[in-house]
Amino acid sequence: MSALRLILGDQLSTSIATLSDIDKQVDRVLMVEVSDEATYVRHHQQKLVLVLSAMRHFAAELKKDDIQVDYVRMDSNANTGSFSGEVKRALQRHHYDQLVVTEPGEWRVREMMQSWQKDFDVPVEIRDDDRFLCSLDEFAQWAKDRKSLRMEYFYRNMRRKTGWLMEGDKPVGGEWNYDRQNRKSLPKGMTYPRRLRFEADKITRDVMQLVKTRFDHHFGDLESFGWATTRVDAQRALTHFITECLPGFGDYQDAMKTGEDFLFHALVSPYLNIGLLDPREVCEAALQAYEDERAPLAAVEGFVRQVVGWREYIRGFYWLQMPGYERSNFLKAKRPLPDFFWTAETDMNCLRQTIDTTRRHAYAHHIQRLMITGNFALLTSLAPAEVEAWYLLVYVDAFEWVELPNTHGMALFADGGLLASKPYAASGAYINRMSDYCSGCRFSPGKKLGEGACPFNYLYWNFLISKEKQLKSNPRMGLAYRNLLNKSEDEIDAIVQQSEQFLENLNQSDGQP
Ligand code: DLZ
Ligand code: SF4
Repeated sequence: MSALRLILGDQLSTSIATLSDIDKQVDRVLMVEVSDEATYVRHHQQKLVLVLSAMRHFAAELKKDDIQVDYVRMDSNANTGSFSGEVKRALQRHHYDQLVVTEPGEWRVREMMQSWQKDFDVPVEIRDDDRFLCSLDEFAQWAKDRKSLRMEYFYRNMRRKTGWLMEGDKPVGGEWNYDRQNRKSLPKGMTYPRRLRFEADKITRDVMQLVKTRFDHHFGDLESFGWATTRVDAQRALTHFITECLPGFGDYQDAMKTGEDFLFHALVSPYLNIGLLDPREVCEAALQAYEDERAPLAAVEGFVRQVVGWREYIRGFYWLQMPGYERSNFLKAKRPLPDFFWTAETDMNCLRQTIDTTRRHAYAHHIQRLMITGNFALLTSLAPAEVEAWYLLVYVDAFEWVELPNTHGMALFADGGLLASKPYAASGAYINRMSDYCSGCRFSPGKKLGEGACPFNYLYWNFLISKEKQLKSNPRMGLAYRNLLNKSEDEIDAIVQQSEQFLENLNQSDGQP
């Protein structure tokens, strides 16, 4: 029995189920660089380089381990540009008795895989992706009969299941969640760790050339590329985070600072999401730092929660809600994406800084994504589908299973509260508290209305006013709506008028760059 074993660009783990029973004598691994995956949304140039370079490095490692690899390069003759086309060609190149794959991270690709059984003459086996700690069945079981699917309860189950940060059946330190300690602003004069970035080797430089030649019109700069493209370097990046950054990660994980693109953030999500790192090893490294008293409990708990709580929860939630999750539009948002999401050319400094970071690194941290671009998209009713395509293509760690719930549910509240209990709407005061952006801005965060007022201020109230029908009955919005009652009619008129003027003047984009 010989098998063709397909490995996708976000399945670069030697422990992947596809390879578990490989027979090196007769089986072959298939890896394909296909233009469809680069262009179904026009991914950031750095994301293309990361995925393709990591694929080439991974194939080289498999070959070193005497595994036969059928590797199709993007520019090879007769490349059909699609997964289906390339699997078909591979099945014609050699005889196989079966095709083995692991379930993908996207509904679109799963549907494609499911069609292969009827399209090809060999049996197709789609295996569960057991690199996650919670299987899809287990998640569905947890979710069954629950009125609301809040992450916190899922997370507690995962803590119990793994035994991480547990003393018997109690959480270490007495609390499950130390988030309240994790919202400090950055003190003056603070120094920041120098982040480990990686030099491009020959393989990466070749891929950069390919991307420059074929995908130069895609969003993003290539010059500052510094991502790890091998497991060994990804492990070095993890160790660097644990030793240099984790101790400061908790306190300052919501803070933003001009010129500090990474602060204390882990920068391991791209590696987790393409398979170079395993979520277990990442958590265990953080837990070890806690054991050794190299990092405080709040930082370690906050980090572990992101990986074993939020990340696993989001993945279970995506598959539970698909297909069709993306179709809801609770707040009836339909404004096209403004041009500055592509150019960063806006006078609103917080947006300019966040989008500029995104362009230079294909990265921004979660508060920039949620409370700057996400908050703006929410308050200005940008069309969910356009915002979602933007997040999916600009971020190096974005694959649909993780991007869609985070954008559609968390940032845009487009699902009406299936994921989040309330919309994450905030005025300029929050951004001013958590960043230094406002001091470099033409607008003033303290000014509510009129010339020079921070647009987030009036847009926040305008959002509450215009979405009253959908949001007023939400218990977590009670305080906000009570505060709205304190505003005079004149003030409300002025808020609506200035917001409408702002929205009319928003430079609209015709889609992608
Ligand atoms: C993101 C991406 C890109 C840009 N290119 C490829 C590719 O050429 N070959 C491949 O196997 N995978 C690629 N990927 C990752 C896929 O888009 C990803 O596996 C699916 O979206 C399923 O999650
Ligand atoms: Fe952003 Fe308003 Fe601050 Fe300017 S003043 S940086 S627009 S929050």
